Amino acid sequence: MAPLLRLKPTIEKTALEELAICGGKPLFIDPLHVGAPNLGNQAHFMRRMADILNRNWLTNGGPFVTEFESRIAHLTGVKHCIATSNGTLALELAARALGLKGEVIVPSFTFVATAHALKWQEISPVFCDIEAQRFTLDPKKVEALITPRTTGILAVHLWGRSCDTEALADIAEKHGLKLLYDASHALGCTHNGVPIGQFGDAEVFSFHATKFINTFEGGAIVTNNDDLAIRLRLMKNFGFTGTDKVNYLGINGKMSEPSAAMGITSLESIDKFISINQDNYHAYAKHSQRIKGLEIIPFLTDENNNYQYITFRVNESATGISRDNIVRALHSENVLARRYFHPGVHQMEPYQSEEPNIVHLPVTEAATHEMICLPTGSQITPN
Ligand code: T4K
Repeated sequence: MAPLLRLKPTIEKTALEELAICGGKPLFIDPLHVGAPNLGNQAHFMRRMADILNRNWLTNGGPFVTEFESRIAHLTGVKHCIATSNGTLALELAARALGLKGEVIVPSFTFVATAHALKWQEISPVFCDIEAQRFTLDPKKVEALITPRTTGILAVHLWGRSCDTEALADIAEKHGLKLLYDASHALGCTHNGVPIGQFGDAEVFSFHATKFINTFEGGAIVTNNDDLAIRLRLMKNFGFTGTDKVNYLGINGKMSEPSAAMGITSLESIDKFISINQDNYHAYAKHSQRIKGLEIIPFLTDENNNYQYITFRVNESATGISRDNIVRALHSENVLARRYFHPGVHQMEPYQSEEPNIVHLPVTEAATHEMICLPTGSQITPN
């Protein structure tokens, strides 16, 4: 295998080089992206594509969408799965169907879509800080942000690690708030042995190309609430209750048949993808141990994890090189590491200028400067 990390002469041998050339064995072949798609069995996918063309049924609740929905519902142990055209729209549909308005409490340490989905629905995201070890919404800080305008909490199971669902459920119940989870990173993960998907009023998944199970573009809302599921199904299909009959304000949020075919094909390989991710995670964990200042963010071994995001905290005073310089050096070697999530949504527009309620978020702000996400998935092997 070709040597992978040929660091520029201007950069001294560092922790980074150590990590890239683990014990003489390169971890990376180039070029490598965070978010490179996992592709399932291509022959199976092509066969499904032929089925779609032969059936002449391309979208609008076809058999592959129905099958994909029931597979996701089964995997997460929920009654209803509503597949959508992407995860952002799924968040918007869920927010509307739950009647969220006014203010909703969200983390800033997330992908921008979490907040944008609210803002696009003319709901003000109120940014709350995260827990330092868990990287998810800090329940101790949520309560202080509740006002008479607050209607809900939108929490994120960041990088597949669950939120403190018990504490958030207590707060939601105490204040009569809806509780929605952005579970875009957490398909196949559990919390106290319970599959993510079963918490709050509803949970939302993303099946974007960069997710370990993908439908090219796609998303889904899962819920055990029958009425909510009915509303969501109407909403994602223009509000049609029958041919030529519209009783509800709706939008086009449908997943297409080719997307569902990709999703089903991905799901056939879910165990393989997780096992590859897990092997990569263990290789990173093992080889980073001896690197001062580079701390891999662990997964709880008594939970199911999908291991799809391999994240490190960089302690610059110990590594001697900043997080941003590590990212630059990796990029120069075609290893496209990411600063997920930088700079924090509250420091992006329109929030920075428009949202009057932003408080200082010290844990979030530290994380946005320290965290680095490294490539994994089926395009990498540790040996
Ligand atoms: N909530 C959370 C917490 C999310 O993380 C996301 C999406 C959402 C909500 C919204 O769900 P969707 O509406 O997207 O279904 C990427 C993804 O576009 C985004 O879906 C994902 N989160 C986010 C974490 O990552 P960017 O801006 O980093 O995308 P981009 O184009 O820079 O691609 C990321 C990496 O993936 C690059 O290194 C290249 C690689 N890549 C990408 C694509 C599309 C490939 O190798 N092949 C590909 O086909 O947001």
